[in-house]
Amino acid sequence: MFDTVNYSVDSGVATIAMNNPNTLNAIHLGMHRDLYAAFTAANEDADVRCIVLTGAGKGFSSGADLSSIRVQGETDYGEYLAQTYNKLLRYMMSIRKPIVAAIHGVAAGAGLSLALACDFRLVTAEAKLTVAFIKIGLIPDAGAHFFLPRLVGLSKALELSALGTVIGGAEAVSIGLANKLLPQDQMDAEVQRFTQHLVSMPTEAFGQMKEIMYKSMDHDLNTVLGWEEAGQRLMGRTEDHKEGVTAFLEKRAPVFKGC
Ligand code: T3D
Repeated sequence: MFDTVNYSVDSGVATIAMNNPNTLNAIHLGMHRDLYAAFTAANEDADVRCIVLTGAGKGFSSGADLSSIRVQGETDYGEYLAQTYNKLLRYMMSIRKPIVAAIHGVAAGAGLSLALACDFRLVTAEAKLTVAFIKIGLIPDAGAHFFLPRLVGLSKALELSALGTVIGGAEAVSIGLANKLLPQDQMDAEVQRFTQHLVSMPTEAFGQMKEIMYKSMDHDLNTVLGWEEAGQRLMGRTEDHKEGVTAFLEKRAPVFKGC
């Protein structure tokens, strides 16, 4: 379906796997196009209620493809970012379905940034996460300045970004960068268990809370209370709300349809 990402849908979960394994899934222009198209396909497919972003082979992603950067040239990184990473990031943030990063190897530079923009991060102990940019004289991009301090706090975010330290999966979980540590040999089964749980939940409510929670980070309490009033008004009219209450009263497990 796409040249540089593998795309599949199974049991309500769309899996998008960056596929440039010889470079640990370094991201080039073609992959940007395919990632955007794959996220669009997953977002527009009504049967999809959860999206997984991962990498083929040994890594998640090593970030921007350094072999395509012309160090003597006139590359305008600002313009490149606007057309590629930032377009993708904005689109990912607009998706009202949970997005899970499954990280089993290297997540570096903008590869890590993409993982930070996902709603959840599942890692193995063998994962190697590094902000990396400073090692080639750049600042973090693709939203890392926004997400990293919000996840790990300002002090740790500056440390990881300024030193380019490589951390493993266990440390990533301990500092709040990742949600869950998974055994490498059970990665697929555990990702499936996690994503099936998300698929079984009220997807409409997830989308509403995702929007409000991210926006709440730079707004005051009164504003957020107003969004909660409006959001809960909508949720109160959903099929899943009716099903949740009915199932509770009938003392059975709810079957949510995501609407
Ligand atoms: O606008 C713009 O595009 C600028 C924006 C930039 C955003 C960014 O993402 S900047 C950060 C870019 N990424 C990096 O600086 C990371 C570079 N890679 C590394 O530091 C290391 O490869 C890792 C720490 C990620 C992993 O180390 P290790 O020892 O596990 O693997 P390796 O042997 O270094 O890499 C394996 C192969 O992948 C190797 O190729 P080879 O020798 O087997 O032919 C290596 O050259 C290649 N590779 C790794 N990262 C990249 C890459 N090739 C192209 N681009 C890469 N980013």
